[in-house]
Amino acid sequence: MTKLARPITKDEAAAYRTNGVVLLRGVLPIAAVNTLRRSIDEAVGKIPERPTGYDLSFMTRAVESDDGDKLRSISGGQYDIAGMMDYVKSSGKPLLLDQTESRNGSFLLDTGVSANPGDFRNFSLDGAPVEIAAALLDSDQINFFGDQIFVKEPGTRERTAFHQDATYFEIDGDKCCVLWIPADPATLETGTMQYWRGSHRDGTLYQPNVFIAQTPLPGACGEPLPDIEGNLDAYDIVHFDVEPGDILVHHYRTVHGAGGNHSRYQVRRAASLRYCGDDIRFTTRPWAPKQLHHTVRLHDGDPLGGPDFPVVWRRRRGQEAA
Ligand SMILES: O=C(O)CCC(=O)C(=O)O
Repeated sequence: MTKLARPITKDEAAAYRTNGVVLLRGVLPIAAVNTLRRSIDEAVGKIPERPTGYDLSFMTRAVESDDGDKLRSISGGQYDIAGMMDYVKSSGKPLLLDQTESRNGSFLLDTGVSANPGDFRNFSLDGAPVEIAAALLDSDQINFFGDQIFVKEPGTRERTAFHQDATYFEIDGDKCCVLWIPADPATLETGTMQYWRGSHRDGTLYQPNVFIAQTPLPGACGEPLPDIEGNLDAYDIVHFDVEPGDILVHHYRTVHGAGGNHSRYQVRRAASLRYCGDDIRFTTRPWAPKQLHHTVRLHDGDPLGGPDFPVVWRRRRGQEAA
């Protein structure tokens, strides 16, 4: 039985392939959105105790007040935050902070939430998102690749720097999509996603950055990403106002970013779920963020599989993609 509110159309699949991003309106039943919202809230409550959980606004405030102790206090997890912030400073690139009326909101994120049993895992491995990946990736099987949650509270100054997911992920190939699933309405005012349309097509791999500045991750390979924030009109940037029930899907090479949340009251909560099709192979990228929840190390060229990248869908005989 399908978990989608409606089927994915051939036009939507074609738009994903051509533009590298597609808005799927009203595909998620509202009950699923409500469960997702509760899961995100629960995950946010656990951020302080998680080595992968970050309040990026706490970091930027500590940088602004030059408070090394605060930065060192959050440096024991997935990243050496104090070292990374020194490195950002030495790069000469500014933190990407919007002018917002209030500056009290936080940009919160966590990674690998679905590694734990519960509603979020069930949704990621067995919910409507799996059917969407199957409809768009034209593969005989789909592997789950990973997840993050992203929350921008009202009055969040931190932008999400334009970046390309591909070089944060230890994989190669073409068939990887990222579902950005809002649990709240999102507009430019509250920090909806913005995409450089078609940027997936020529295969360029760009250096990943530190997410709140254009500074590339230390040791990262790839082309330097141009200054998109400073020249928005020079790129084909599209954004979508979304409602709960909508899902944005982008190709993992599509460059994307977001503004801060300028609203006084409206939080912007989203889950980002990643799925891979059958041409994807593991490839080592030493600069990629550590995936602390992974249990097995694959080798270059291995197909995905095992407990960290479970198979979540297999094509049945005669079943077509969208
Ligand atoms: O929600 C955000 O600000 C960032 C999301 C993102 O970069 C992603 O889902 O790949």
